[in-house]
Amino acid sequence: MQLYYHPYGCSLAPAIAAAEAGIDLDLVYVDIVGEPHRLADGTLYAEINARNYVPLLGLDDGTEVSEVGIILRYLADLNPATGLAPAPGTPERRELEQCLTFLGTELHKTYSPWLFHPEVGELAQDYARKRVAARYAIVEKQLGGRAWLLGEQFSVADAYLFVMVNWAAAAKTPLADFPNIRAWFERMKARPQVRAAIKLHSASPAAVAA
Ligand SMILES: N[C@@H](CCC(=O)N[C@@H](CS)C(=O)NCC(=O)O)C(=O)O
Repeated sequence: MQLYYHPYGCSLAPAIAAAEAGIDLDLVYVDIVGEPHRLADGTLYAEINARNYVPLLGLDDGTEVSEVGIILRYLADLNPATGLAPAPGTPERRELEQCLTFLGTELHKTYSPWLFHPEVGELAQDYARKRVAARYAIVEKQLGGRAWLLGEQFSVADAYLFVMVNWAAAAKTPLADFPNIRAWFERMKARPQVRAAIKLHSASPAAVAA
């Protein structure tokens, strides 16, 4: 399986999920900062993925899986024994689905693109930061007395949240008011598979090609 990625991108979430599920991925670097977006060999990314954003998961049968929340569930369901996603049809699965949609629509898409494009202006960025803080307040409560977002069981929702919390310093969205999130972030960084995924996902195009 191939994961189209960028080191600063939300593709880190599937990289973490795959590492936790014991699934090997071939990483394909996409320059999502340059226009038009290209692979390291110069191929136009839009020719591979009409959405023109990462992540994209290329399967061995030639089909593709897109959208972070869907890719995460796909990877988790490949190896259900890991517990990265509760079984379909259970209340726990419903909580995961709710959490993934919340993270995608309320948190991820408030950071990206708004907080990474200063050209949108201070007003828009200040507004986005206020919304991020309001959404973190919800996550803060959810993490109260819990090790992970769903409770005692680590899940792919934690992999997704990690992306945004990892962006917090660069995007200037303070975590000072959110001790549960800060403690959770430290727990995440201590997980060997999270560390391995971060290392793999931060590779430059040259390192990937080597
Ligand atoms: N809805 C998409 C959003 C993905 C997304 O926002 N990707 C960003 C990186 S975090 C990207 O590739 N941006 C480049 C662009 O939009 O041109 C998903 O869930 O996968």
